[in-house]
Amino acid sequence: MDFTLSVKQKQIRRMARQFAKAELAPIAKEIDEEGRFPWGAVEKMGSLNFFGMQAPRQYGGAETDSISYCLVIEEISRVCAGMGLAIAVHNSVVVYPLSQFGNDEQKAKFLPPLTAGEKVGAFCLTEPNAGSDALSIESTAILDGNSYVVNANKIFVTNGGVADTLIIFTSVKPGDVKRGFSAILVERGTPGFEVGLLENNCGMRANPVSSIVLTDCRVPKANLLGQEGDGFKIAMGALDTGRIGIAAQAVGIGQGALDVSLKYAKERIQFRVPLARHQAIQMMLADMGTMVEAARLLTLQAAHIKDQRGELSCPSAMAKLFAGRTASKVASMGVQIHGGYGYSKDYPIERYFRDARATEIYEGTNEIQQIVIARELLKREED
Ligand code: COS
Repeated sequence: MDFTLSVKQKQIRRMARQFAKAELAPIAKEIDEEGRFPWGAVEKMGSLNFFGMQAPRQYGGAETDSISYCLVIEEISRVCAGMGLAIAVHNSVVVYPLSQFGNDEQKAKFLPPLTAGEKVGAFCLTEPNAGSDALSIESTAILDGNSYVVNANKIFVTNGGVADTLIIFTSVKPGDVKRGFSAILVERGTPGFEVGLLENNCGMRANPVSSIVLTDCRVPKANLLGQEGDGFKIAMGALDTGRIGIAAQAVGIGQGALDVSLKYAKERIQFRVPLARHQAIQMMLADMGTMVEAARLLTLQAAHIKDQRGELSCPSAMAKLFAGRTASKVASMGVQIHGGYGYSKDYPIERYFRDARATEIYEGTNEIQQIVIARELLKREED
């Protein structure tokens, strides 16, 4: 086993680290407080190709490997998780399924502005009555001539408030949702398309997570991704990849929480010495560092398996489950190290604490990851 990063992977990580330090660190607190999507920084991320990291070169992508992809998501999330989320979702569950399942016309039309970061992507699966139980969606797409008439109420849509190209999961057979489950590309501005309320989330506040409402929205038949009935497999395949991105994001949040806790422990004097001299604090820091490193290894292993085209569901679920729990635990320990100041909005650990929690919920809750993992383990036992 070789755990060494290649020269290119290290270069990409350095570039992402420098970008995050220079462009995101100065605004991370402010955009969280204001709930603002930072278009200036987004534009710069576009010019660094962060919006098309794994997409084919032919469509403006960088065709990086999945390890490099994770390193970038980690470095961005280490400083600003809301932006880590924006690019993880855009790359993993929009650009990736479009690259995999789109036909040549769809790829030529939709990919170049997405990979350039000129347009932002969103993945719309969740509905009020279909969260973990994704097959319970109620939205419909009825074929009428050369268009689908789509009616949908999608909620918790990451990037929803700013997205231009959205993959909407809906059913073309309202009486048989499973067989009719389909993925349709919808463009912002199509008559009947409406951005609903922004979610008032506790974390990731720089990301405009919103509902998306489609009312008798006429979408060209040519926007169907794959075939009618392929939608569930497209969604699940996208989430298998997406969960690696969320795991990388959680590693970044955990690392960021550790960074600020180390700094604080060296600065804060109690009992006449810096906190870092107290063994109780050292033990917490040691556990935090070990957990983050273990989460990173699981995440990079899942990324490696993806590049080897191995079976991805179980490794990506394990990485997301472990990394999400790690981010929450490490951020919580960081709050503890900061004491009363950790509970204050004046210190960044409070933001890490709020942001971390989401990684245990979106793109499949911990319990969904456990279902995916247990199914695989039990299958192996039967073999
Ligand atoms: N890749 C490709 N196909 C998959 C798949 C995957 N990872 N997982 C399941 N499928 C296929 C199955 O093979 C099955 O196909 P057939 O009907 O042809 O056999 C079909 O999809 C249905 O699968 P299954 O019976 O396992 O469906 P369940 O309803 O039991 O759901 C879970 C499975 C729970 C894993 C799924 O609903 C899930 O991941 N839910 C969470 C959704 C989620 O993450 N929501 C967050 C949205 S993004 S913020």
